[in-house]
Amino acid sequence: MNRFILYGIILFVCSIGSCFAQTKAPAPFGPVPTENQLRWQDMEYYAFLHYSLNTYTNQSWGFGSEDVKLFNPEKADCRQWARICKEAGMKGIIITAKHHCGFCLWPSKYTEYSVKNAPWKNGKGDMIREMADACKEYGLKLGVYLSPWDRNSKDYGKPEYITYFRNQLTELLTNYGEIFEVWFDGANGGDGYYGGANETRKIDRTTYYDWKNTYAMIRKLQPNIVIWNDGGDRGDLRWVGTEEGYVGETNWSLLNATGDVPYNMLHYGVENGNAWVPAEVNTSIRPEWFYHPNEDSKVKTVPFLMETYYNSIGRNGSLLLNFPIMPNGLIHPNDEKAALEFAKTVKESFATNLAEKKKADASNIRGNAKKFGSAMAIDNDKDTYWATDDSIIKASLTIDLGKPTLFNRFMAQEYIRLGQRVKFFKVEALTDGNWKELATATTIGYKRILRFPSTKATKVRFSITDSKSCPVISNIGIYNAPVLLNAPSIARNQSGEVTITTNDIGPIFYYTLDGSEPTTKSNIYTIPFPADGKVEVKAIAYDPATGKSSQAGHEKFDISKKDWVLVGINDEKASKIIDGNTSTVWHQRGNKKMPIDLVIDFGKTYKVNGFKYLPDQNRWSSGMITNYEFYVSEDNLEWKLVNEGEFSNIKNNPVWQIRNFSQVNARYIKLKAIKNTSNNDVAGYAEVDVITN
Ligand code: FUL
Repeated sequence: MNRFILYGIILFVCSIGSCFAQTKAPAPFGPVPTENQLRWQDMEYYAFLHYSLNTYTNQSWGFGSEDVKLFNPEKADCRQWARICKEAGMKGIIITAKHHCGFCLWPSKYTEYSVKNAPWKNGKGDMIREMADACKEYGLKLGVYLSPWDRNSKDYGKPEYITYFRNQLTELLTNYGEIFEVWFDGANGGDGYYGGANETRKIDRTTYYDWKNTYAMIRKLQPNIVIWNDGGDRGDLRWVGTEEGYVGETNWSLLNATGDVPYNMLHYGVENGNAWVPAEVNTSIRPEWFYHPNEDSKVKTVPFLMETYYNSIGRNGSLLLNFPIMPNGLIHPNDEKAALEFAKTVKESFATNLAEKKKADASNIRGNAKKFGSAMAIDNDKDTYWATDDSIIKASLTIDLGKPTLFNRFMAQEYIRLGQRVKFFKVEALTDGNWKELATATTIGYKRILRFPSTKATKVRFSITDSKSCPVISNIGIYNAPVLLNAPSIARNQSGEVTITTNDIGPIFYYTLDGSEPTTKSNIYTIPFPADGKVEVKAIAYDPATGKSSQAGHEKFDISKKDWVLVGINDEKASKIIDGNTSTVWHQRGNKKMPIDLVIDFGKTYKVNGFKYLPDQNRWSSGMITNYEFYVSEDNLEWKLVNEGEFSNIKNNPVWQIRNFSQVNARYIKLKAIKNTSNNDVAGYAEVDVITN
């Protein structure tokens, strides 16, 4: 036989062979998720519920000495909580079974500091039982937050506390059915009641809990669970380094299995990490985690919540959105309304996948096998995927929309069972015969959603420009989401001039000054206007092109600051503290020690019953005050201490700190900074204000 024919036959057989050989699925690349992590990731969106004794003391953290007699919700209704979460599109609920104060929402055998000694249901109640039953009724998964830090326990900080901690963990993981996630908060150690010792206790949260054996116990009791742990041992999930509702645009579901995890690793993951530790974005529907009456008007708007959605679920994370439970035991109507409108907007935004089952051409298909073809990325089946040959790490897929189509969102998902691969990609649109770049981005992971101005195009090209291994894309979506107008921001400067602004381009603002809801018949905003003294401003943004309005922005301004003077400070930049601009900040330094005093002279005497402190919004700034004393005076000589304590959790959640006290006469106020988050001698202030109503 002619040797060339022989070569041809050999080549043909090899090509067939290689074809069949290539049609094997790609091998997993790098760390991959466990089945538990995959089940958790598929949930995408679930609720946090914060409820404890400090619900009744208007604190962020309880000290551990709060009286259990405070716990007597007359309308506690776990079914209301579960109904709202279900209707909001959430897949589960994680409840603070025990927060830092140590009060247990279940009748734990191991402490008296629980519902069994509370007036609620005459001590016969079990809130975790009721939560578990309600979750079952509404088809929601149940998770538990068990604070490793216990400011009530006399044994916290001693070896015997670990037995107590594990006993409570066993109660929660044994008696209430399947638990999908256990949450070990990273705030751990500090001052507390500790059985009456009233002292400061510190522990090493990486070693004190013997996490290796604690995890083994957890997984034995709950084989399907995922463990969230901030600062302890590596859990199954990681914090994202902020509570403000976003993870990094680049977000690898990978960490190093050992060693420190600084902010940038929490926030962006580690591209070549050797452990699969995906990101959970936790944030509250209000500024704070627990219920505070003054936040009823501060519930996050739908546009803000949509930003959170894109910055969490849209960036390869999950979204754990918190509802604070009110003292009466219910979720506030404002929170319910916001959550349901948020769910409706998400549903509208992704109702129609314009790419589904359209014609799609790929630059490379693994083994030219249909089962790895481009159609597998738009078949709405997350278990099929488009894959390229092993040698191909750059590839593109062009979707033919059939006719000029309007869209403003692009979504992609990797088949993460085989690992996370894509490092860079871009999205282009074919309009009027030309390819126009719409967006570029880095990681994809479980899910990435890109936003861009509404575009009309006949084709969309998704190009992976770099990846760690051959790309494996399970799903692509193209959507035309409704354009949302952000609620306007309302600010007032020291001279009493109000400005109304927004990040959107072009809307018209309408506002009211009497607390009524603004309409297009209200005052139209053209330039900053004077509105000094106590006034309530509400404003909407209106888009004449669509006839749509935003939700109302809302600010209640207190007494005029026009005559306020910062006493004893000769730095003119200090006026940033009272300029009404939350993004300006001024720092005061002690001479190598605390406390540091800030004294303000109102110029005349007012009846004051509270104060507000907004820390430097830069999370890395030193000078965020944690412990403080607050004084008033009528003559700057004789001072009266009217409030003191801690701005708990201020580092992770640097929102307005609001404290109320009995009404007193004051011409002067003094905020004494006792301690800050950096344990140095700096006090930083974005704004300081008083409450007189
Ligand atoms: C933080 C806590 O200190 C807050 O109170 C809240 O529970 C938040 C979810 O975690 O570390």
